[in-house]
Amino acid sequence: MGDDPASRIYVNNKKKACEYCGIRSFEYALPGDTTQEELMDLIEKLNGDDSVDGILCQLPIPKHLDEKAVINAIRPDKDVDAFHPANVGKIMIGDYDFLPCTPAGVMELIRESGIDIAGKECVVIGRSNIVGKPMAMLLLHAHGTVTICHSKTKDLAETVRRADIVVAAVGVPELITGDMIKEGAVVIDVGMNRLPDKKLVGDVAFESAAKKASAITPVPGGVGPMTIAMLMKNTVKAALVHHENK
Ligand code: L34
Repeated sequence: MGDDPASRIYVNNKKKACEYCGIRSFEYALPGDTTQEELMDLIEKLNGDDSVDGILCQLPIPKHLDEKAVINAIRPDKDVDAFHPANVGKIMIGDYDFLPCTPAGVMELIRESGIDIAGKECVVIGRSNIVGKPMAMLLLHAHGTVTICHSKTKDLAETVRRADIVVAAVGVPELITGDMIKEGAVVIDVGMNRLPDKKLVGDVAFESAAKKASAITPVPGGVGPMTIAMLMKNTVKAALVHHENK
């Protein structure tokens, strides 16, 4: 929706991944002045289209549109973002079909790196519905001891210093510095901040944090590509479920 330059890059990356995986993708680049009704009509059309297994409305959308209504309108079994309340509720219980792509990608990185979460102090910085909250829930399901920090947290540095696993998802450039990282901690940077000079930096000051961490993700080339990989996984899963039910 509209012409958010960051969304343009992310959507292009998603389309490329679809092509690579053999998933057909259809882009609807709607202008910034699209009405709520036009957007809802499109979602209804895609909901009813048997050739479509997954629907994703890239966020953010223009301010005059109702984001919640959009998320609610996408059929839960085509909701490859796992943002619909029905899917969010299932994740809370631990009996889910889809996981939200970014937190799922973070879990996959941790697992693939052979890092055990059980009993570890996990600190998530950020409490968004899209990343922070589901991230904390997935770490909890993996038996981590989880703390969620946010803008009202009293002593962020002290809390982060306790963490064996740090997940930064606040959208503040380089907020988490090396002095806040415990020796040997695992540091995952979900931040995607574009500085005025166009440079892309995460929520973690990489250089200083890397000196303390036993494992750390870069930005770019860390969580971003994993988000896209998990979107592919969710889409294949949706297709399999639809195929079985035909
Ligand atoms: N509906 N909206 C919906 N679903 C999502 O899962 C997202 N997200 C976030 C923004 N809005 C969304 C994404 O797709 C963030 N996000 C995303 C996806 C891909 C990349 C980054 C964020 C990505 O490809 N990152 C590259 C660098 C891209 C660049 O150069 O800017 C990387 O290497 O990190």
